[in-house]
Amino acid sequence: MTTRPPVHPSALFAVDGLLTDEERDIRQTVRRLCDDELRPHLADWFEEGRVPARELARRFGSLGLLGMHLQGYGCGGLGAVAYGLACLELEAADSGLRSLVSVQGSLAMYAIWKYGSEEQKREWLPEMAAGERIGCFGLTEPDFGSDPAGMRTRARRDGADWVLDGGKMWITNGSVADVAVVWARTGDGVRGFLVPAGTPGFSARDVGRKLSLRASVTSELVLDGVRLPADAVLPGARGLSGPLGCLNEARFGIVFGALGAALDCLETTIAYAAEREIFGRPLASFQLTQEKLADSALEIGKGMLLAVHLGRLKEAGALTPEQVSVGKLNNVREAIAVARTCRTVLGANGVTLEYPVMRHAANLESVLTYEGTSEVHTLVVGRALTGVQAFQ
Ligand code: TGC
Ligand code: FAD
Repeated sequence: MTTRPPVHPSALFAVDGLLTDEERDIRQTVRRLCDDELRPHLADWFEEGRVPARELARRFGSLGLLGMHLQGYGCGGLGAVAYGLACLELEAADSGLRSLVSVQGSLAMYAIWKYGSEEQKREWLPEMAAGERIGCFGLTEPDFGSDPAGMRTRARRDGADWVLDGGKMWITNGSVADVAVVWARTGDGVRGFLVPAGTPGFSARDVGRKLSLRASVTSELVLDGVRLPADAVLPGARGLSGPLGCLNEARFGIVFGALGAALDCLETTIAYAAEREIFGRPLASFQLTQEKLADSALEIGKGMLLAVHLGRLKEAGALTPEQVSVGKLNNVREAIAVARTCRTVLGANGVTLEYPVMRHAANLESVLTYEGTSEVHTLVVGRALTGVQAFQ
């Protein structure tokens, strides 16, 4: 049996060569943050089902990770690939951390940045970029997740004011948010509203007993006669294309992020298989184990090439929603397959929080579902290929 120094899975595809020095530096900075400050706590946060969201937001803000791909208003103004790599490193730690950053930067801040008035942008974006204020994004309702067009939350005019009634479900950062971006049906189609925390009639309570994304706040929002001034509406968004336009941004981050979770699983598993002796030999020396490792490395590598390609398209202003669906569908599907395969290599140890693999696998169940389920993205790709929509 000959032995050679092992090659890191990322080196097989030489993806680093496709990145700029600045992108590699950003990735390294986020990786160091995760290793030094976050990884030591993740198993506890997951087990206890809590996360210090406000402290994390401030820390992420201090590194420029919140709204890092947006221009102006205190945001980073960096490229799509740099943003994707930050998502990858955060999700290599835990999907909940990437979710916090995705929802803040790509959903709540992006909605204000893209559709807000100048006053709304100045009021909210600089402090959200700094992590001093947290935002959430309320689209999903208890009965309308994949089909937000059916939403029941309504906003009606009362004089110059707006009055909102309804409820949102499964809202990341809901109970810790200073502002909720709430999408509601009006006489003029779906509109977006900025609802500051503490507005009478508005409340948030956390969803308990989650088995996934436990290191993330997930809440229900209640809107009971919430009265807002005329300038609470986002002037630039009319119709469902408003919220769906925000989803493209967050879905793009997940294209990279999911690969981070998968890579952390694979790195953990390669190290474990090298140490673990079975039938008097290292587990890594068995062909069946090597097949699992090789197949996992192939999917992560192909996913990375796809992610960087989509990132370059985004930077060139040429990325379409269908291409985002291709990336989200493929990379999350493969990431969860990698996590489950890696879990088998760890045997019984794999079902504990001593290793991150099953935590990632459990988290990826949510990632498979949120930001458009795999079925929704399959149907988006199917519609692109055939010209026929099969949603209903
Ligand atoms: P459809 O008739 O296709 O379109 C309605 C209008 O929206 C436009 N549009 C888009 N615009 C921008 N980006 C997209 N991706 C768009 N997709 C559609 C479309 O052009 C049209 O505009 P207009 O001006 O002609 O009216 O809409 P549909 O009702 O048939 O639905 C299509 C479908 C099923 C794909 C859509 O409803 C969908 O994507 N459903 C999934 C919902 C979803 O992903 N929810 C996510 C909630 S947020 C979340 O999960 C956060 S998780 C936390 C984290 O990220 O970490
Ligand atoms: P449903 O829409 O009820 O779907 C159930 C099943 O039916 C799925 O398998 C689905 O793919 C399938 N299905 C749906 N339509 C079709 C079809 N036409 N053909 C075949 N199958 C179909 N939402 C927000 O707005 N903001 C947030 O911050 C947010 N954070 C979240 C955090 C977590 C941890 C989770 C789990 C969810 C979060 N969501 C958030 C909600 C998420 O976006 C929805 O759960 C998701 O869109 C799916 O909706 P649903 O759960 O109602 O499932």
